[in-house]
Amino acid sequence: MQISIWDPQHESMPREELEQLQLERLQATLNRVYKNVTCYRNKFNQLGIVPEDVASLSDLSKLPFTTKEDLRVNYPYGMFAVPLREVVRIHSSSGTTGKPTVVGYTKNDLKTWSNLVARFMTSAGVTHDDVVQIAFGYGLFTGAFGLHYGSEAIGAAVIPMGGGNTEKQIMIMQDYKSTVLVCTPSYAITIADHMEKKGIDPKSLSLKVGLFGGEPWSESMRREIESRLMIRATDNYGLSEIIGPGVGGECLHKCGMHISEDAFIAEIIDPDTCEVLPPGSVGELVLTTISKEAFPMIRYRTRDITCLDYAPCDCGRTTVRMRKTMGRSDDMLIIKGVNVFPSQIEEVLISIEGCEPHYQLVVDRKGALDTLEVRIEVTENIFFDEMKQQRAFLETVEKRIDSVLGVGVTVKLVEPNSIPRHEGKSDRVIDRRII
Ligand code: DLL
Repeated sequence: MQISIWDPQHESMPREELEQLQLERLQATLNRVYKNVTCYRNKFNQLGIVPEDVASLSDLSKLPFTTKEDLRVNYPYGMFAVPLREVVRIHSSSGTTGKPTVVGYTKNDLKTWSNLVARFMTSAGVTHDDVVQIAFGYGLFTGAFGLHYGSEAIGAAVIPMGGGNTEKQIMIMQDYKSTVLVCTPSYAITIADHMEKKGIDPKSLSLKVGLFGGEPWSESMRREIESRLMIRATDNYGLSEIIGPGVGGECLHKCGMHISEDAFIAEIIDPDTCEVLPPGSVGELVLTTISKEAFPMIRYRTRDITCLDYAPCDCGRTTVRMRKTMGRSDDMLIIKGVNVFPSQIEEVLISIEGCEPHYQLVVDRKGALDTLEVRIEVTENIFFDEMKQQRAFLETVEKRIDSVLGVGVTVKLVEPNSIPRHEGKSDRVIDRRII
């Protein structure tokens, strides 16, 4: 396995040196936000903290968290640490309700971002010989632009295809000989379905690697994508508030996503008590940016549940690896007292032939009892099956989900492509109990 590293100086830094660099960058960031961002100055003042109080990395835990609510209150530009004239790009989060989160980048931030994306692309095996087809929507969403600039930094040929139009995506893939596919994992399944329907053999394509991110996906979904598209499917993670894609990504060993720790400090906390948990614990990921100018974030609560592995990786990188996310602390549903993560349902669906990993959970309450309806997109032949066959299929799915969750569910089959998607991400949960 040939391994190359985009930025060996930072990605393979001895731990001690890395921590020294993190501390220096953290102190500079704290000074910047204390001086320039009223929200941070007020929060620090309330706790009686000044940036100089942070003398070691363990002092980070003294600092206040930043939440989505802070960004909402300071909408649109209140969290910016530079005047607008220094901002050269604006993006926003892919949320569908309320005001989106607005994030900004200076010229230097764009350079940093491109390099961070180039890192994880290189770690997944992408080189300047590749032809990268970007099937994320170009627009306010960070996915397309992030991967676009990262590919250019590597020197690969970029096809800025944009999202949707699956038929054309496949034609371009065939004609332009794309070797790398960039999209959400659920869109990769849609492409595989379409190819199957049209009788297109994945071997006839030039695709080698898939860079998938933007939403949670399971190991079984990876296996399905790898076998149906005949590619190596890799995971990469990021969020607009922190930078967009480029927070972390898998290397060829696919054993967790390397976080670029010279740019971000990662902590795991208990989402209920907010206490920092020891290495190896499962909890909510909290990220602090330490090299951004326009939009620094201090201890941002991502709501993503994962765990961190500090053991060295065989690829030579020394940076911490985050495990595939196990859901979001705000996505965890409590149904009849049982904790349910959407990812558990996805695992079941993917193991049943005819089910697509596009699903939606509708939680409601009848009297005092919670109910959970699982809407699943199924292939056309199942959707149009005889009533009797459909009933048998439904019962199988209900039983399988029940045995994994320990909660009775009602399954409803819906037509392919009928569950709303935003930026290629499926809308997973509707909780009517809180509406
Ligand atoms: O989704 C940035 C991104 C684009 C990452 C393309 C990777 C590739 P947002 O729209 O702000 O930004 O959504 C961020 O998406 O907090 C996670 O809950 C989820 N997410 C992103 N990547 C992954 C992943 C982009 N690889 C939110 N696995 C995050 C699991 C992911 N969840």
